[in-house]
Amino acid sequence: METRDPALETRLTEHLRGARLGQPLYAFQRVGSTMEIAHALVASGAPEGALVFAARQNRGRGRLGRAWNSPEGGVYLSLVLRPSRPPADTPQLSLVAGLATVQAIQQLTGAFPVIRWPNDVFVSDRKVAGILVEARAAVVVGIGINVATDPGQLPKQAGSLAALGASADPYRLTGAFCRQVASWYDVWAREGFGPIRNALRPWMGLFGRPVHITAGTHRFEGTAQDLDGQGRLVVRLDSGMQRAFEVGEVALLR
Ligand code: BT5
Repeated sequence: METRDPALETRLTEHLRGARLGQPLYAFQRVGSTMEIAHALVASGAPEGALVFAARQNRGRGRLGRAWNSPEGGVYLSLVLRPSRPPADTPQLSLVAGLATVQAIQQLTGAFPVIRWPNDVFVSDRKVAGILVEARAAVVVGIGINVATDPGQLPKQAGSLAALGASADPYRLTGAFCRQVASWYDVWAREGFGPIRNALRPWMGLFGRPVHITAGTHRFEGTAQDLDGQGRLVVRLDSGMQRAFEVGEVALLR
């Protein structure tokens, strides 16, 4: 396994004080993927709250086999969770983490990011963060945030907070994220998705907008309406029918 960076761990620990999630902390300058490290830590008994932080990744990954560009300037995190709710509810954690991400960004930068269901965070029409939930022996939630990344190293639709006039300290942002995610995760564990859905509404960038969705080999077009009580996206299809899409089954094209 890659070598941990004690100086980086000390700096980050200052900003993680008081956060119930974010410990134990494993911080690295460079890894393949923080997801792989987190799953390996789970296999050796890592508790809920264990956090992997990397300053760069060589093989950062997104959903559905896609790659996540992970040059210097970004924050790359994986958080170990052992939820008590049924496995069918696990995809909702993508929205729990999304809520924590937008609130942490807003708190530190003043910018108002929007969530593009199910797992993208946009500022000024640029994707600045993405979330990945993987359930194996435990659940690992991965978050990548382009904090001060050179936009030249990012895909076309992407942007970084600094380049969009929303600079933040990456360590403080990590701390703010961990505090937010800890409090929303507790709410979710106790009360389910209802309160998360209400808290998410002002941050949802899609409602009333046209969407193209692929689910397996099917393709749908319509207008995004709302989130339902399970975190599914409710869409009024152009055919007039209404349909709710699961986080796991779809790719949202626009
Ligand atoms: C995501 O996937 O948005 C989830 C990304 C999760 C990354 C974190 S970093 C820490 C942890 N360790 C990992 O290895 N992964 C997680 P998806 O919705 O599939 O979006 C991927 C798509 O976003 C790519 O196909 C590109 O089009 C675009 N993309 C790639 N890198 C990007 C970046 N740095 N910023 C914005 N967009 C990017």
